[in-house]
Amino acid sequence: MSNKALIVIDVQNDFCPGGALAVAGGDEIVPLVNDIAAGFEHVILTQDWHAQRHSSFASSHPGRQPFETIRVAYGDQTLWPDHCIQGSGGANFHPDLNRMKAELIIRKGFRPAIDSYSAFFENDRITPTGLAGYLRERGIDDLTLVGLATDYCVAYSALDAVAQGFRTRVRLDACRAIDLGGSLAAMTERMRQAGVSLA
Ligand code: VGL
Ligand code: ZN
Repeated sequence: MSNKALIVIDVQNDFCPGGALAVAGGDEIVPLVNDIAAGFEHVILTQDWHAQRHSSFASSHPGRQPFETIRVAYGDQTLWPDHCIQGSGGANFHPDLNRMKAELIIRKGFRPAIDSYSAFFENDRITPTGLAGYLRERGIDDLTLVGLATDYCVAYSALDAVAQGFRTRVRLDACRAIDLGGSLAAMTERMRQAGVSLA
């Protein structure tokens, strides 16, 4: 059994052009992600999966606009347009993403009061998703990450992966960024310093 897994982060309609929180060129990565997945025995998908009126939505905070940052119990939280609402078309995977190979789909962000960028821990940094345990129990210690968005869910997942002891690589060519206030450069540097291989 292979000790390697591909983690495909949030390749969902709302993060693609035309979606509620569209990432420029988000849909362009899909053919490459499918090609990369063909080379892996283990493929895991994540799916941003928010309750309606989720606390990360600007619309849940009267007077606030998307992309502002507020202070919440667990720290700073960027406010987003309503996106990836449970059961909505925007929360579906991009139609061309090959999900047949996926052995696990991790849903995140479903607790109304906590956002979750990382595939491993929610934004309070203490609520686990269970992914680390799943990987360890299956003897997987080497991870490749692709998906959306480079500077949010991919970067937070990669930082948690190295902190959890996984050998971690991000295929930047199979990611696209939101790039809010220099977040792409900042998060790329944080990943590099943490020991994530950037390919
Ligand atoms: C994401 C912002 C809010 C992401 C998810 O997938 O990068 N970003 N929710
Ligand atoms: Zn989200």
